[in-house]
Amino acid sequence: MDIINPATEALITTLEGDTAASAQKKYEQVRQGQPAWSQTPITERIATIARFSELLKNQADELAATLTQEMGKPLNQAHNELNGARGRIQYFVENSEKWLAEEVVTEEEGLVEKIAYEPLGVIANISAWNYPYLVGVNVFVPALIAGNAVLYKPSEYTTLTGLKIGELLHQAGVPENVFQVVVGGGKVGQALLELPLDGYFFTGSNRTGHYIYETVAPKMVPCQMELGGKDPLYVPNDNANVAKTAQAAAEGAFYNNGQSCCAVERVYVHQAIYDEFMEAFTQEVQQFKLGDPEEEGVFIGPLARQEQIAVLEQQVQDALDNGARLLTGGKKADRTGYYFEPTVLTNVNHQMQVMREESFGPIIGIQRVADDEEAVALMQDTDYGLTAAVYCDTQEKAKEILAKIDSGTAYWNCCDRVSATLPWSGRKKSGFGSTLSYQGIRTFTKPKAYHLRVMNNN
Ligand code: TXE
Repeated sequence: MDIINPATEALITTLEGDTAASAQKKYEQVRQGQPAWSQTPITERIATIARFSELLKNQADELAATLTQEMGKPLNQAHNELNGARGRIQYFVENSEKWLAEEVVTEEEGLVEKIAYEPLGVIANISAWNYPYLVGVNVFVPALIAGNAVLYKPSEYTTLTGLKIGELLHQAGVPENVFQVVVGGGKVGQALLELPLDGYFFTGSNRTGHYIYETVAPKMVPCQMELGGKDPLYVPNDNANVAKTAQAAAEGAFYNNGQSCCAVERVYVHQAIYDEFMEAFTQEVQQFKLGDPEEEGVFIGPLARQEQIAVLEQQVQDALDNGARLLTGGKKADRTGYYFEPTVLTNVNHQMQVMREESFGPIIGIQRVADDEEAVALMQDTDYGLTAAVYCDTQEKAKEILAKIDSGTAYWNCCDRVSATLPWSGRKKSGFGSTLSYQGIRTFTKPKAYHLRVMNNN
């Protein structure tokens, strides 16, 4: 496998990927190690994960540099991601014992009823490249703490980061026969679908997620999908901070080059404040610095995948062909690397791809709406259901609007954020199942219901 730096298009290194045969070997290894791991006291498993988090901190500079070199996110955003991952790990370290402890639900004369949370066994974690630490930690940390063994397949676009994660988990004390990194792309991922695993946890595109779900269905094992999004943000005519809102919306749309499943992908603004918003938003976007992601102050690095440039060019062209107006950007940047200029389109509508299909890049369409009803109808007009945001002064108005939106996450005066204490879940084409929060701890277990009755000897 060639590992390419998307900012320079230079070869970083070449390494051997796994094959179906080597994946099978790794499977046998972790199948063999899982029982003993599930027998270790949970406090030990948690302590191991805490040591892993310490190692992430001690090696943050090297890990951030590797992440930036292989997928192009600005260095400070790579550091932010590592810090975010440590915050999430801390949540699991502090809360897993409580949510995985046996639960006595009935204790009567001669009868006890209780629930035990047992690990699933050996699970596959097939992961994505946009936040490899964050989306990985969502799965393999609670899975390991619950006593599972994990076959972890990082995206082929962040292989080096995936290997580092494996190395540090082993250094922290996770046995080699409990966690194994499976290196490669779709073909190797496909090999995992053929193995007799006890669960599949996927983060990636709807297309691949759909394929995986139908392929593993005959196994009748737990399967969770964290897929894409087309997340809307609405600004009603109840907002005394339009400029601040525009800044927050621009950050939500362009952070990580828009390569975030919960990035703001559509913006609707009430007609009364539309011009003021557009002015502030475009100004904000035009001051984003595009450049070398290792350089201080750069906000827009290269896209991780060269193929995405054509997708974005197509969305811009389709929008312009249908009457949209280009306010800034609109094309591949004229420099080495997979760079696309931060792009703002207005006069857009739902006949355009840019308002319907995931962009996963530095491009946004902003649509003027007459009133809240029109905004709700447009926000709901989507195949996705990941997040939705409303920026306004009165919480009641926000909650009234958000209650009508079919999404797993709702934001009032914030966006593009994931919290360890809340379930992270998608609906419709955004997938199903929850990670994070107490739900995301029990996701990697199966309940055993104990009915314990004293045999009365009279
Ligand atoms: O996805 P792919 P990408 C989504 C985001 C975007 C996509 C980008 O919306 O659409 O992910 O990630 C492996 N059998 N999210 O392009 O191609 C592949 O090797 C088994 C949403 O990487 O779907 C990689 O490891 N595995 C998310 C993984 O699947 C296969 C956050 C994903 O690859 C396979 C991040 C196959 N046949 C990205 N083909 C969220 N909601 O949190 C590919 N893979």
